Amino acid sequence: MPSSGPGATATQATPHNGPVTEKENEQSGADLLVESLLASGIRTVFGLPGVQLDPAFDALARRADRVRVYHTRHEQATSYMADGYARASGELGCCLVVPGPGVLNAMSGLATAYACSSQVLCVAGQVNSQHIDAGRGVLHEIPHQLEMLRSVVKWSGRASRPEDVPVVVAEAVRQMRTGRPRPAAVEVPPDVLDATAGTAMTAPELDGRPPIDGSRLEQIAGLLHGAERPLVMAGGGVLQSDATADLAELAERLEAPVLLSPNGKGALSARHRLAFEGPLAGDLVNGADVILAVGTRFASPGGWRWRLRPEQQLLRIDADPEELTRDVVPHVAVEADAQAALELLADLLPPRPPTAWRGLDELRERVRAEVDSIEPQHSLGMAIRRALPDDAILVHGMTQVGYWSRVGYPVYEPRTFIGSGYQGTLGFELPTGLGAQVGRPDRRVVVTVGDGGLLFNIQELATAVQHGIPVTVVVFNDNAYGNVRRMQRQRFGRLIASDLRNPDFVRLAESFGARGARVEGPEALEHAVRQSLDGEGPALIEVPVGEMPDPFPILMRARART
Ligand SMILES: Cc1ncc(C[n+]2csc(CCOP(=O)(O)OP(=O)(O)O)c2C)c(N)n1
Ligand SMILES: [Mg+2]
Repeated sequence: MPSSGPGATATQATPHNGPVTEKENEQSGADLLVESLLASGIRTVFGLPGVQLDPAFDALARRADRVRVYHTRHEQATSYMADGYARASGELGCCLVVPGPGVLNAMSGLATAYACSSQVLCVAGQVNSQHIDAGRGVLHEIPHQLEMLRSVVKWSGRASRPEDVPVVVAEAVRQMRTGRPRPAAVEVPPDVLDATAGTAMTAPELDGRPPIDGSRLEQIAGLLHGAERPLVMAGGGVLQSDATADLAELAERLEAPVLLSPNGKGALSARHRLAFEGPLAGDLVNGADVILAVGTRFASPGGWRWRLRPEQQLLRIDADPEELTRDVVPHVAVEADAQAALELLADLLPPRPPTAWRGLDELRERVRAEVDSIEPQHSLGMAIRRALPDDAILVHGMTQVGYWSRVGYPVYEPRTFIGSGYQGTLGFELPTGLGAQVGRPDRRVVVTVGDGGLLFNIQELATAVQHGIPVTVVVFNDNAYGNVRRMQRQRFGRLIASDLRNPDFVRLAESFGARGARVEGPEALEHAVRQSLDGEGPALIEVPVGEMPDPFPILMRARART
């Protein structure tokens, strides 16, 4: 029985295209699965095998010439790697996990992909069809697995017969590739992987986008044209739809500052005179009379929606119709892919007189000074930036320097700044970086992580060494869940469960077969990162640090101003 995610229609399996007479024309469900992945452009699978997936892995082995399998040490890493791969490359990520505990392990990665609008297909095993949800206690059985998956994906479906497999995979891919990109899940029980059927491949229907409402776009163009101080706000949706050139074009035509959300960093180069971010974002939002928000939740640094004065006009473009009106109802809302809408919009804008914005350069200087004052996070973060080429990818972790990076680290190219979004999933750092590196072997990938976050998934250093994935991991070691410890001290005046006794990180890295180094201070860090990029294979750089000052009062200040 195929099943669907929230708001999605259930997929119906197509009947045979005529009777199948020749047994040799038949394919197993497992072969159909692999062929369906290939037909969707998936050439890379992050997976961890187990009995219910044996036929699927066997089929992958037979197509080893077309699909590369990266096996990990924990299913958490399969979904994180698929997410990093998808966000760095713009291609579909794919993870393959056994049912029950395997699916549960992969869910934090799927939740992160959901939060970051990332295209990850989870292929989940199941127990045999007759045992599903029957409560018999067969291996890996958990009730309502599909419903559970549905809470972290846009759409999920089950193939109940081998001939369903291409249909369900095609629908999952259509869901990921149209509208708001988000993860999807496909469940295939082992008896379905083993059974055979003669069936044709189903190509995903990718033209299902709603047509753009031209009159609303014209309204937006008119309001932007008449604005004294237009502001463009850009989020991850601009990156996901590869609309960065269109964004720059629009901003330059309008001479409008562009406020980048942390997920939108890289949508306009940090070197662009119109690119803004950071704690003084509230000044831009307060100062604007017309605001165009594209591919963004319209959230302030604290995660709350910006509050506007009645005379300010909000215009929104988003691929997700629910996002368009959530919490704040805009003056004009256009449901559209950011790239398609921005391209049309730039053409609708006649040349305009200069805007009334003044002092933008001074504002940028003030932003920089504020963010640069967060030390030692700023010096350590900038040491990494200096060591890296413009197009290097930074996976910024749930650690003190990582928080600073959300507004302080200059990003010059699209898809080069990857975080865990509103999910804040500690432990995503290393596996996400590995996936990003697999997705972009031509780029250098650096991961920043705390000593706490690193040990969530340290076992994946083995994956990095085994598969030759040359990431650089910078671990800031304060022997603590530092963020928690600081909060405990500030709020309760006592400590619990936040001190950490760590292994020797350098020797640990070396025992995996990776390179290890320990350095102190920004200069030594810059040097060590440069050196790591010159060498072979993965490298870990430990940076012993003390307790760092709370960056959040500055990072969150925009909220208080609105
Ligand atoms: C999966 C998950 N579990 C728990 C948390 C809560 N949490 C947020 S920050 C943090 C401490 C992180 O410690 P570390 O990685 O060493 O970074 P530091 O703050 O010390 O730089 C914890 C436990 C979380 N964000 N995600
Ligand atoms: Mg720490």
